[in-house]
Amino acid sequence: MTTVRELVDRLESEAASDTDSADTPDVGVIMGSDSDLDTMRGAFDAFAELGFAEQTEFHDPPSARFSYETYVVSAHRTPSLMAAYGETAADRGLDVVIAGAGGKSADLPNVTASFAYPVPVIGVPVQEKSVDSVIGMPTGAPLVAVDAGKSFNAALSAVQVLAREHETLRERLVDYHDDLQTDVAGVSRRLHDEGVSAFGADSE
Ligand code: AIR
Repeated sequence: MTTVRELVDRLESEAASDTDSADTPDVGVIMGSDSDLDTMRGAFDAFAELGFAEQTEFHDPPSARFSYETYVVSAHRTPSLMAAYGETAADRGLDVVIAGAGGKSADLPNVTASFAYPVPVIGVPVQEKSVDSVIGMPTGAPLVAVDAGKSFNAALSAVQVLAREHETLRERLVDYHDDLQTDVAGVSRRLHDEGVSAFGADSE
């Protein structure tokens, strides 16, 4: 059995360990419940696309230079864990946090942003009905957010933040966008040249 206290202690001891930031996760991904995992999977797909690895051991980084970690942290069920996660984010070497939550009281992203400040937090409303509670921040308490379910874009935004410091990530983002354009160009030409009926038959 793992207690919340043990997880809080773990985060605090990692924060106190003064680990080289090259060896810590670059992005922390938290979600209100493991029932959010399917929606948050887009973020992990984007990280895979951009060469990030998951870091499951704080003191044993993966060989890939860039990494993310994941935890379930609930604003309402585990408020002390949320506070600890936000408060230790900078000292644990996280450069950006992605926080996803669902329901009408999706407060994890916005309250984590207040605890983690000035580490930026990117909010992912897991459902449409979560959008207002995620983005509704008062002046002076910033949060950036993507549209409901757009966790893939949340990861791209996180990498954009990191790319300000890491040229190699800037290049990966540009390559990703070039591939995206090539894909759309290919579809566009096929739709035009084959015509609507043949194109539709192809993609069935
Ligand atoms: N949630 C969990 N703790 C606080 C909130 N707002 C959210 C989760 C999930 C939804 O409540 O982010 O989207 C339902 O969670 P569960 O665990 O009941 O499936």
